[in-house]
Amino acid sequence: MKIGIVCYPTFGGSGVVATELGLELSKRGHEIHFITYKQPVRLELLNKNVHYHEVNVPEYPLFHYQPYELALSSKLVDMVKLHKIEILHVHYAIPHAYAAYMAKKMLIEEGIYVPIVTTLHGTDITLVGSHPFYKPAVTFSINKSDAVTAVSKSLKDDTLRLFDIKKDIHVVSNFIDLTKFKNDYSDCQRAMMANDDEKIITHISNLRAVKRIQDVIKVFYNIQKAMPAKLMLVGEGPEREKMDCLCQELGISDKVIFFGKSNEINKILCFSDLFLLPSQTESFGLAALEAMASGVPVISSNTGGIPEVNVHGVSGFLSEVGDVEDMTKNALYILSDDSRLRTFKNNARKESVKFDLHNIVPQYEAIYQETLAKCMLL
Ligand code: GMT
Repeated sequence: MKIGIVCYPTFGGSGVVATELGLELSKRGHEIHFITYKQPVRLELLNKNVHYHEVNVPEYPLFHYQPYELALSSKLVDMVKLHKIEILHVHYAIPHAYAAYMAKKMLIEEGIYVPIVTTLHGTDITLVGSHPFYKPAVTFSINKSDAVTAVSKSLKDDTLRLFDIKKDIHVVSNFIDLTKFKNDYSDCQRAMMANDDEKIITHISNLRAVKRIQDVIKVFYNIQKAMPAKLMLVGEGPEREKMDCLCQELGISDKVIFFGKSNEINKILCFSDLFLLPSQTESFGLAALEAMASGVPVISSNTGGIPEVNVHGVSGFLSEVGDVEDMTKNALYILSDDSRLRTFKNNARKESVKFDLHNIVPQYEAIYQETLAKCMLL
């Protein structure tokens, strides 16, 4: 199949999923065209089956807001025609599903029918999409997609609750390439980060308020009072400065390492003992899955799709959002006994296996095939 993938190219779960999906589909013989405003961060290799087409938005001083959707839909039209793309898979409803719908309509005028598969990732639904200023357009573009997927059962339920959706929503989970998280600690540079007796606690995100980084720091503060420990904070985002201040206030700045954005997440996870994800809301929690695949148990909130990934008492523990005391208790339970920690690490890795890309990517392929077959009948 010739598949056009539209995504956000930045360090965010939806962009990562879209990129890894495209790369795996290309290995399975499909021709993939990434169409976005910047080369996606995890798209390192372009090959004969992987193409990247940049969307440029010419700056025009008269415009207060530059019209990205317009440029994207025009680019989609051109690329579909030029490369004979058969299906468009858009990640994130805003504004991708909307722009794809416009492209589809323009192409119909020229006798070309290109179906659209829309994948909902979370914040496009729960945080931004349901805002009254966006809701009608988001509802419309979901309903006008030829197929819709959501990354968890919880996100599907949220979407049906928040919007008037007439379409079936397929649940297709986030996935992981387990070979990239080999659980092989031989090249792990742990000694560069912490002493042998220190436990390593990690959090990875785009440091937005929704991630509740203050809870990460408070849980870590409690852990390091009970045992030697270091905190690795990976990612950049709006909460970064505030969190720096909180660490100073609590007198733990020397125990917290801010990594910034990193492409070497698997290397950082390989020396981690525990992963913290206390989010306010989280449609799936790809970061938790990546941690588990590296054999790192997860202490998380029990919100959204996280319970579909992190199994309470097996791969880690779930607590109510904001319950720092419970998260601390659970973290200390895992960390305070080496053999228990080993068991949780093994369990985390085992639980991640069901999200192996070989189990999930064929589900997208089946949706493409089914969607194309339906369109033939139109
Ligand atoms: O929250 C993030 O880290 C970024 C965000 C995004 O929009 O890219 O991630 C969302 O999509 C990921 C991939 O499907 C999910 O694993 C994340 O849980 C989801 N984030 C939220 O729901 C807050």
